[in-house]
Amino acid sequence: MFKQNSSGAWVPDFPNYQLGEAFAAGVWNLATGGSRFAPAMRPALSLEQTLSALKEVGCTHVEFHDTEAEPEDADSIMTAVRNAGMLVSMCTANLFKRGPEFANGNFGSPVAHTRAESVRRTKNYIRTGIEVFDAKVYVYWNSSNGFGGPLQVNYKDVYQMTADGLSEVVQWMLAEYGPERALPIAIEPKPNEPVNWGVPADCGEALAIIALMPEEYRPFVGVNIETCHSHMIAKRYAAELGLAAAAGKCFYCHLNGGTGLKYDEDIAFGDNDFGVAIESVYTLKEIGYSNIVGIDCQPLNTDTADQQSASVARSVRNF
Ligand code: GLT
Ligand code: MN
Repeated sequence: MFKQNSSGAWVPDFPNYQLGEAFAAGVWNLATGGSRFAPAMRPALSLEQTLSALKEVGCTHVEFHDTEAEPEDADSIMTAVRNAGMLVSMCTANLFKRGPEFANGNFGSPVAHTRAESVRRTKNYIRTGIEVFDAKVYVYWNSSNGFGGPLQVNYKDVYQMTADGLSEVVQWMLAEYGPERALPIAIEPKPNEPVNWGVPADCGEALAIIALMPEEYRPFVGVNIETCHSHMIAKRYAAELGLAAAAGKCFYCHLNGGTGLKYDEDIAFGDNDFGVAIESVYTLKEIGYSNIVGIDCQPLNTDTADQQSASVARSVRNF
């Protein structure tokens, strides 16, 4: 899904929506709740129920992990998506809840086998994204990539190896599909959680990692900046969008919110700080963002069974 611009450079050929016309949310955004400190609040929904709830609250598109939509089931899942009158915007390999070997990094892990497995799983789901889902973007969320404490990793290697893993994926993707069918890859940075120091931590670090890749692969990788992740590291979300756009790398966005310098609260976009929402939409407009708008929020702890999609609904409405 890339085309050549007038100077011959490969640029993503994203859908051309008006802002407010196309919204996506992850199937994980409707969830039972529950954590180390809270009971599960809601029954799990079937895929069909999830899709129809997302559609009802204004989503045109849906997002999947390879754990919720395994490659082997992708055909039947795609049938359900079509039956619901929806499309797939993004897909992403789950590199965080895969067992102990992924607890200490993925592309940048000090363990060679984990790095190789991360590359393999990523290629595998990009294949599904291209061949089955007709996805518009592939997201690499850093998740466990980074470090937990002092001197756990070689700080030079962790950045370079992350870039190398992405380069290996792009090299394979171009050989397999060519630039015209290649799926744009968007790095979603997060400063901490599940690791104490995530790599890349923010938009600037994600862009730095892209700059560490061989020049021929860089056009195929951009960023997916999420509101709450930016605020967790005291960045201004709209400014992070601006930085991504200045570099020509604002491939996707994940809108949500939080209530301060805390953890990844994933509350509805605009619920806590309507000013942030206004500035974010204004900035998306200003940078000419035309791809699908991703919403990545969770139900509130107290939401009941029939309120599973209420956070996504408010996000769309606030937008
Ligand atoms: C997880 C994370 C999100 C990412 C998702 C993609 S999973 O919910 O908090 O920000 O976008 O892996
Ligand atoms: Mn996200």
